[in-house]
Amino acid sequence: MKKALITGITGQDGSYLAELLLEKGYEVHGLKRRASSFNTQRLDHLSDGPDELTSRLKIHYGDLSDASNLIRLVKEIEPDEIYNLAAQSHVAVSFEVPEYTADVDALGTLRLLEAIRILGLEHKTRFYQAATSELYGLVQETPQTEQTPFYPRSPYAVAKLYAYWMTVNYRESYGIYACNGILFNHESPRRGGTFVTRKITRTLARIAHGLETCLCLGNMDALRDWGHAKDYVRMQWMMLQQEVADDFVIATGKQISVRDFVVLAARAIGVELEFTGKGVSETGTVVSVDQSKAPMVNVGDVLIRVDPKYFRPAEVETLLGDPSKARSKLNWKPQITVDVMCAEMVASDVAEAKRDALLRKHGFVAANPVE
Ligand code: NDP
Ligand code: GDR
Repeated sequence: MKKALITGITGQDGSYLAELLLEKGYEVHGLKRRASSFNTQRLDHLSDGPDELTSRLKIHYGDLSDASNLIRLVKEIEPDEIYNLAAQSHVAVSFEVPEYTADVDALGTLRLLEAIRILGLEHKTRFYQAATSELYGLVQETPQTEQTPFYPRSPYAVAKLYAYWMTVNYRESYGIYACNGILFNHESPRRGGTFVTRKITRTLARIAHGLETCLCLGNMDALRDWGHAKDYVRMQWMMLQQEVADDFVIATGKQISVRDFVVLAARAIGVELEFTGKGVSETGTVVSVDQSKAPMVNVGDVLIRVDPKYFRPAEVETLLGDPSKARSKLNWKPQITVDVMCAEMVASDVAEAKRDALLRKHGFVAANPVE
């Protein structure tokens, strides 16, 4: 039975990857950091599965900032595969906590690679690094491929650049089977609530059911290549099953703006919007509404505003990936389009909003708003 260690197992990708590897018969070990509140919500459904499956999932306390803990765990588990998904993954937050972001996202990766080397597992343990399209930052060519030069634009991206090159360096220096997946943005109903897509689907669902009144966003012109996390974790696994380790761009090859995503999500909720104004004075006003789907929305309501507090010190304006190498070498193609993904996210957030609205109606406090 193959053994995998997933750092970041409590996150969006970690939870989908754990499901995939359990289905494939792996023994799955996950790294979870200690928190003062529960942080395993994305995994809890797995403990309700058949005993044969749940007994193969083992969670360990640990942290990417703690080298001795990582070495001990890698020694105990001797994994065939390590998926390094843990990170301070929020680009805007990285401007607030640049040193912490570097410690976890850059040095954390080095600590894991060193654990493999120190323990003499160079020819046993395969390593996947969660690299990112943020490496391209101020883009030098469009679409971006594995050959496009990097120009990171945030402390997050600079830390991930270090991790990218360390992964390449340990492959070339010590013969470790180590790969970078250069993943473009990918989302799902399990996406963290402060990333823009989930903030949009969740807030619009809450507006439709009277729990909030307005969605405030930052740069609505930003263009992204959005895929579905389920498609992307499949590719993470595929990358570690090749004969020779290599780096791959994972993307859909299509891009839309944040504003376009708002339009898609609003439509799925039963609302048509019209955008007027520019920059900070841009607003999105309701021009038609299906009140069977959005009972608390009226024509003329202003649902979208821009709040400069969401602008970043340096922005990545446009990202568009070229996944040709993944298609030709690994036969990988994304199966879920952005429209289908958006509809899935909306459906999940509408169900949650309906439940919260019911709780509020009966005098219970509803869940926290998204920042
Ligand atoms: P999430 O933010 O959903 O998950 C991040 C995970 O890292 C969580 O499990 C979190 O734990 C854990 N973590 C954070 N800090 C530490 C630490 N110091 N030690 C141990 N664990 C830690 O991210 P995603 O699942 O979306 O992304 C997975 C990886 O892929 C990340 O590295 C991200 O940077 C990268 N990536 C993501 C893309 C995307 O669009 N989703 C695109 C390209 C790259 P906790 O639950 O306790 O917070
Ligand atoms: P990103 O994702 O920075 O691309 O990083 P995010 O969803 O945070 O932002 C995408 C774009 O939307 C703009 N934006 C807003 N963003 C947020 N979070 N909140 C807002 O209110 C808002 N308004 C507009 C942003 O400025 C940006 O241009 C994600 C993360 O998952 C990283 O870990 C990963 O490496 C990259 O994707 C690829």
